[in-house]
Amino acid sequence: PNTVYLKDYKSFGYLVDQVHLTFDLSPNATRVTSRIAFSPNPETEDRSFFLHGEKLRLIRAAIDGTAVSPEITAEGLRVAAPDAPFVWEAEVEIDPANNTALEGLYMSNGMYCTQCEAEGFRKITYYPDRPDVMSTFTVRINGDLPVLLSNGNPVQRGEGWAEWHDPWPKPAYLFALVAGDLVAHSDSFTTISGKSVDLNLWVRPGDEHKCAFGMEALKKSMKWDEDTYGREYDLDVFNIVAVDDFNMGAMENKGLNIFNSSCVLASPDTSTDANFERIEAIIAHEYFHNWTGNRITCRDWFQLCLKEGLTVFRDSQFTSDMRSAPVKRITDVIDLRARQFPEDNGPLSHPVRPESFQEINNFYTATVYEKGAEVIGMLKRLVGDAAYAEALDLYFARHDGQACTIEDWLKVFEDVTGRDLSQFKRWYSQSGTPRLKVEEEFSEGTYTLTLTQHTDPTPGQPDKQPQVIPVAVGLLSPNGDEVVPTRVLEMTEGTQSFTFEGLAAKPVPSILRDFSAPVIVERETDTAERAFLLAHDTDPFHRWEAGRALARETLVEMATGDATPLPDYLDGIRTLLRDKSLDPAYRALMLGLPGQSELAGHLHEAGITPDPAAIWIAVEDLKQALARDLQDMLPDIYAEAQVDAPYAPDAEQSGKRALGAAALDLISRLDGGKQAAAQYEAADNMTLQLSALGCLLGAETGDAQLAAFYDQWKDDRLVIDKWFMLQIMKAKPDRAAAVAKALTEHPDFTWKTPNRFRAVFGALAGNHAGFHDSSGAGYDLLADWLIRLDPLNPQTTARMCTAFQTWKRYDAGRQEMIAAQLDRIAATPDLSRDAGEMISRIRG
Ligand code: DPP
Ligand code: ZN
Repeated sequence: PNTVYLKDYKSFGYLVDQVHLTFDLSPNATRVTSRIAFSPNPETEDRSFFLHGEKLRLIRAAIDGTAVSPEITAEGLRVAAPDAPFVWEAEVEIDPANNTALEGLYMSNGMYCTQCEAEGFRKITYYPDRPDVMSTFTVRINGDLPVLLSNGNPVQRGEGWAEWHDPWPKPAYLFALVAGDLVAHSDSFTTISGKSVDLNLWVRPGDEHKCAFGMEALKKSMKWDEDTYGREYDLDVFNIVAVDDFNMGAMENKGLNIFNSSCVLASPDTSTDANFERIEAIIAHEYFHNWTGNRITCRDWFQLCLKEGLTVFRDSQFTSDMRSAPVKRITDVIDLRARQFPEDNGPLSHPVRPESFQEINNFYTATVYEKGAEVIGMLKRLVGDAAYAEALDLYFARHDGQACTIEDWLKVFEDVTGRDLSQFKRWYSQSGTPRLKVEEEFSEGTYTLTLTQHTDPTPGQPDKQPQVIPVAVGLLSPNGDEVVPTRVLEMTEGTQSFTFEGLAAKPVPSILRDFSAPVIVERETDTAERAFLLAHDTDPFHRWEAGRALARETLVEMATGDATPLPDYLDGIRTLLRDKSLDPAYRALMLGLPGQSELAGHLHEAGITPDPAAIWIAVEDLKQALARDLQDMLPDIYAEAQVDAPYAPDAEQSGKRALGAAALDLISRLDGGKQAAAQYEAADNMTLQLSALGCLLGAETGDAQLAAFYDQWKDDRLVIDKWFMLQIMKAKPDRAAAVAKALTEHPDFTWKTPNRFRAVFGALAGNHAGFHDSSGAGYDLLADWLIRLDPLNPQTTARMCTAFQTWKRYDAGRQEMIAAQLDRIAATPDLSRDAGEMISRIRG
């Protein structure tokens, strides 16, 4: 397979001045007629004319009206073109109904829709399908369907046809078309300069009642981007479409965002608080792309983090503003550790800006997105809020309408601040998670922190250079008062010391407050100090972190010996839970435990081979101990967490419900599910219903409710996804693969729909002890289904291969079994480039 390198970037020989497309829709034989005005690109002499195109049947092609016969390969076509402006015309035929890969133009429940990022447009027609080729598009759709949508503004429409024009030059990956029997939930937004924008959320008939929340989220996002970044919307309409079959979460096509229905449709009956929060964030994310992604796009796909890291950073700022900033920060860090750290420290490790790939779809990763956002957070912390705002203004002013690079991005910060960011740029080029070793010294009122950074080798990068690390530090006196408020230490060397003077006594440091850098802090510390920070730290993130560290310490001891839970941990949690001045959401987070996969990672790093079964037992035992220890206060906490007001998915109510769910989980370990059964009966929203059902399944008493749940929701595909997922997540380790297997035989296992496939196999991979059960049944089942899905949907297959990425942590027996599965997948005839690349990188 071909490897593409960043260093080989060359601009295209032609500019595209205008694109005109006509679609004659038909499920198996859609005709796409293109008329494209090209002119020579003054930036290059190279006039070779290659257009990308895959799985297209070319019917005719012409240059300036004269028929041509291009040379056609599996990747595209080549033909001699004039060294002067010309018009290219082509007619191709495609088969959307059989497009199961869900890239290009495809069908979902009778509706036509598109997904063109990254390289899907080449499955629609011949085109220079690269993000630095930008053009205005005019699109005519002929089709016997009530709703016909494309990018930009509507021009004209009649019975069976519609025409759209997008005045903003865009790359082909932002093209979109939707046609179907859809209904709109409509509203409008008046922009800061007084322009009225029509807003529509298009859904299948029957889903109308699930639109209101998404629409409100959109309006909030539009307002926030004006208030916070000075960004105004730039078309007369903004359309969002919900589609059931979708490989990703959502897509920011210009003026026509397309969403996986799970990321936009919401109602209190069918969606959990977590679903609502996620939907709000994704709507914001896609909307924010209008400026960071669409108006300013990427020069090439290596620069993906230019738009994704920045847009994730922006959507997390939005969520912090709409909800609770500390809670958002903590949940982002939990997520980063669960998804990005294993990637950064395993065989799939790659820089935030990768330097090569075989299949770009494999690089829509937690590293590009979430670490990419962390890098922007660090930059903002280093230059300060005012300079960040100024740099962003300059970025928008300087680069509007352009396809840019990370160099362009950093340059605006250099120009605004006068700083040299060449060392900072290593965050974009070096992969791996830096480790920060901390040593301390105290004498005569002076406290010295010595920090040493080190990053382990990662694939292709044996040696690492020191990075710029902003380390936010505060100091507490032994009586618990803060003696030095948060200060950002800017680390640039391999080893560096920082001093604090005039201290009366040796302080207790609170290091990496607010998780100021995506690093791992390594510090010799003890239980007592963690307990002290858990009780006294003023930084909400770091206070949580202290509790997390205690939980991890006790779980590691329990999983590797016959230790009992640390009294310091139990006491600390008890005190915190009782503190009603703390946000219920925050207390709920405090009750959470590190994930089992995360614990396995910790053991592995400590040189201990993790035993998934032992980790599972340790977690169960600790929960049991917590339940017993907190027994007297759990009823109170549960009562405090009840919401009297009508359901609202806001931060306050969801915080309470999260605390209630955490309490119910513990209560169910004592009462065998009695309280959970009562909650299940009384529940009038999905959050309460699902958390109760989870507890019942955990207590192995939920069969009746599980069946009732299915009957109640069998017509709601998004709820049925939850039904599939929950059973596998809650299955005991030795049963997980069997439960998953049985569910693959259920008539509702519509495995070609990525959401359903992920509901089953995402849950299986997420049941750490179940997936890694020593029988190997979990590995076997997943491999079977990856092999089966790959010919139909390579993208989703490749994504699910990541379940195997941590395989080298485990014992020889498990490694051998996983290696055999990886080899079996690799040996599959005609394995896709997507899955092939992933498996070979994971196998190493
Ligand atoms: N560009 C899309 C997004 O991140 C890809 N899913 O929003
Ligand atoms: Zn994005």
